[in-house]
Amino acid sequence: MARHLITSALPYINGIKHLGNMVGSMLPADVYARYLRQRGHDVLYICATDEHGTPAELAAKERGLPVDEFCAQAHDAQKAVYDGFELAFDYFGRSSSPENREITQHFARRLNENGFIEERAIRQVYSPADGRFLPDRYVEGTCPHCGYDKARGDQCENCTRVLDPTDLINPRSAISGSTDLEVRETKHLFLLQSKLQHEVEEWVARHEDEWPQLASSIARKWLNEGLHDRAITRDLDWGVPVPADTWPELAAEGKVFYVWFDAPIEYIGATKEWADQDPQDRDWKSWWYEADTGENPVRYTQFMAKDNVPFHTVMFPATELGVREPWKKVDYVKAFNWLTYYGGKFSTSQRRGVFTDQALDILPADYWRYFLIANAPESDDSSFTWEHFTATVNKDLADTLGNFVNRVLSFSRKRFGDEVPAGAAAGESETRLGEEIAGLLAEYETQMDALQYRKAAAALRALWSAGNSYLEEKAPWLEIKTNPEGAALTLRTAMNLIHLYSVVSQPFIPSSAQAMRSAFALADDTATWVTADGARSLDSVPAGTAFTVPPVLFAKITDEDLEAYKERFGGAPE
Ligand code: B3M
Ligand code: ZN
Repeated sequence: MARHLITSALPYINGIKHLGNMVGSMLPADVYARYLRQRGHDVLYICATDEHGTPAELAAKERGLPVDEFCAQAHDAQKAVYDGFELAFDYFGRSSSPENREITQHFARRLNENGFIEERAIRQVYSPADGRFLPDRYVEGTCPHCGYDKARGDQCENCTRVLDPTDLINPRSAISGSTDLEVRETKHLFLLQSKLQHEVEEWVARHEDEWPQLASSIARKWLNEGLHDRAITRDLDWGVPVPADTWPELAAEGKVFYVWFDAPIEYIGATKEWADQDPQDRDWKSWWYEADTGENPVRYTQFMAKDNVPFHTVMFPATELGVREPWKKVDYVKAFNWLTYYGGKFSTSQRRGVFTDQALDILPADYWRYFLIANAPESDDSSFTWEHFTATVNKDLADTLGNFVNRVLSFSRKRFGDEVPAGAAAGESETRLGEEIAGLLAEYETQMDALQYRKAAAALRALWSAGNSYLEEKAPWLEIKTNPEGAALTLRTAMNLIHLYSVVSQPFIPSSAQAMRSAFALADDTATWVTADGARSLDSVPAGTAFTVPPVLFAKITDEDLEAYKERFGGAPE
């Protein structure tokens, strides 16, 4: 049994996320966490809402709410959607928690003691039209590297380079559009990342061979450009305050830490939130502090979309290294490309594409979970279209899996009553089937262990298809006329496949898997993983086990549904 720490990028608080956000972070993390738990590992899956920063302030203002109230409501609203998607977090926290404040301030003090923080007077963009200093991401303009004309002052979305607002060509306020910007002087804390460049490089070099190319290439690119010292404080009312014991003057001015400074620390903060709820039984520190030493070291896997990679592979490790305490650093970075909507961008601000709450209004979570993971944007961007979604759901879920389950159980009940029939002893076909299933299961495990979601989905699909082929081969509806014992064997074997599917499909489609498993009145209703021998012998559901026929697992999406979805959400862009 190994210890697995899993985190997915913290969804920003300012709105319900779209399917692209879901498939690039939380959903694959949940699938992996579920898989590892079923295999008997000690898993801690932590996520949280990322609540600080200007967008939260602005969203609160728009709703006429104090920012803390807005965040509390928005957190609950997001959490409800994630519950609907059956994301089985061990804890879903909030970066505005006292725990995160405490640890963030601790990190800052330690960095300061170690000579990695410096107070500097800087000249910052001030917008008289807006009456405020503009945080980096509220200055927009043309990227000096690639020419993209909607680059933000913190990062260019197009070429992923990290920017300073003053790098931008033709800068303007993203709030008002005003180009009447002036630069005023104010004091801020700087994280001296340049001093840590060497150490981060060494650390990346030790890990990058194992990382997927998407993650290592982005980390390399950023390191090659050189780590720059970064301002880690902001003039905002909402955030982790600069600790007054260390920086009385800045604290008095009301400076808070930059959201990207405290957000990754919230991975730790949320773990402490989790432990603080039940301090007797939950030990947060062993997951994070000296987690690499001892007998059973923690393996830490992070999930995120590619725009978050620089912060996780370079900036947060630099922070952790500079603290000079044994905080756990990431072992494996699973990064994703973009999910597009008909080849165009999903956009939260323009509400283009399908949002997670809308998705659940239309169809149950399992339909989305399966489609998204089977088409995860791993090696390239992938495109969501209603046509593709419909075809996938109808073929894989309704025809291949759902129909198999229903056909087998209904037919057996009709001919043999509501207990699993005994029938003949397993023969050659069953031996061949067992070998095939064991082989496909091994392939599925290999891909899941390697976090290759599309390939894992293909292996899962192949497992489902093998059942259909077996059923076609044996044709129990014909067999029953001449050889009822043989037909009973076929159905018993098929029911054992259903049980196996209910276990191995659980990471992808947890409720349907549960419904499949609950069809059988077994003493052990848990989804403990199948062994290779179990896959070969297909005998976990013995003859005589009572069963029921569950309602249709997956309804087909009709042509009318398809048209209605396209109408409601828009189809291919003009
Ligand atoms: N909240 C993702 C984003 O808003 C950001 C991730 C933080 S992970 C520490 O783009
Ligand atoms: Zn650019």
